[in-house]
Amino acid sequence: MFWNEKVETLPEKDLQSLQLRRLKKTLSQVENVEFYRKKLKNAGIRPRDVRTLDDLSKLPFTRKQDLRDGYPFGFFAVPLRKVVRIHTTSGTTGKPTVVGYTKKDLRTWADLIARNMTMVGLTDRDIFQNMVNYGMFTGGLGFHYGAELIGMTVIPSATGNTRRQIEMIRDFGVTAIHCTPSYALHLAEVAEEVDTHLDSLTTGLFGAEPWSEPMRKELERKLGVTAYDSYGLSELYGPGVAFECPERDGLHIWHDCYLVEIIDPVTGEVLGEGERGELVVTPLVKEAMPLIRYRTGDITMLYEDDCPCGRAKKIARIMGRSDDMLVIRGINVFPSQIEHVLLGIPEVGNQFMVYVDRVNHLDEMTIDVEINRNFFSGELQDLARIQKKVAKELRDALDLRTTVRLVEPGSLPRFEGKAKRVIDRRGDTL
Ligand code: DLL
Repeated sequence: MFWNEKVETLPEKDLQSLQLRRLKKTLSQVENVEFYRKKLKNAGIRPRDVRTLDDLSKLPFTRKQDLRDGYPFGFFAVPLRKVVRIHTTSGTTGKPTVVGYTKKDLRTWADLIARNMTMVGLTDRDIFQNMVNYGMFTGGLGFHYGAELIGMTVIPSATGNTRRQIEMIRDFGVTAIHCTPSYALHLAEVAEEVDTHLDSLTTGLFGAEPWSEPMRKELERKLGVTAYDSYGLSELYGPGVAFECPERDGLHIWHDCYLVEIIDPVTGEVLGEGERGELVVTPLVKEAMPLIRYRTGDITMLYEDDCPCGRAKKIARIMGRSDDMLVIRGINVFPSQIEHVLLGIPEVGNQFMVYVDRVNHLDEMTIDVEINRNFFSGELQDLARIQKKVAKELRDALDLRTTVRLVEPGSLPRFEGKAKRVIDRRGDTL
């Protein structure tokens, strides 16, 4: 199913000429931003020097820190009276990153969301419960207006009060839900606790944080949905940048709106298809806040193969952020790898917390995971067996020795939005 079949399946040649036209326009827009005027001048590049798409690699990168330095409105390329909405992303430290939208930006964004939702088969007959934060986070209003554009019946339930969320799903006959995968897991748990079957559900749209293939299976089994991965970031409007099609093998990124590169995060060198690295995006249709070669920090790769659905090249599921990657005794570990291992072990639950410490100058990783009572005899011996099993499977997968602590079911924190599963305490002991 297509929202805009012509654009979604543009032949490569037409797509490239559209991209080049839009890139040139973007370059003329960024002339209104002092940061870019200076940056391009220092690099000795005049916008008219960009004649082909290959010239993109000559342009300088934009980093999240640059946007922070421009706080609040330093990256707006239009007068403030043309900006009709502002969102922010909460940084872990300091000021948030501010993003702005013109009326046209909001229309384009809703249109992209409509493409994604239509791609997975949702129509004006669906009832959609949007269980994410409706404030400064882009996930709430972003999905809301896309779903309304399609004509879906939208329930802006936002976050919190999980029992009430479950009641609404049941009473209103909700067919599609949107939330973070970690919240979906919590929803499933509470539905089990209150013994409610969410029979009307068919579709789950999950994103805003990394999640794994075993997590998809778990959510599909527990909620009775087909689960789709949804990727985006506030700097590129928000959700809607890339989304899975019914193949559910990689995400279609909308190449008419986003020019995609994958780079080596350390050297900045552009990598080829099939090579894993950091996603760098030049948005092509943003009006209020155009960006050049924005370093997302997200680790993925471009697929080499075409998709049977007829849409353009996909990116792989996001593995994690380059800045979420833990380096433990020289070995790179992403929290999503830990999730992957734990979900394959029935004796433990699917919530976990990772603690990293430095003990006698050595990195030590401790993983707390809940025991699953259905697979636990209650004997002390059995506890030791499970602990050994988890540690072994983690060692095989990560090539790393870890300490595993088994904790009571329900004792680890649950999350309404993005999960925070890693506490790195190495800085405290240095
Ligand atoms: O998380 C936008 C969004 C809302 C996407 C709802 C999907 C659904 P930010 O808060 O700016 O925006 O966070 C963006 O979240 O750079 C990734 O690191 C991470 N992220 C987003 N989607 C995924 C995903 C929204 N599907 C940051 N898989 C991004 C893995 C994701 N990571």
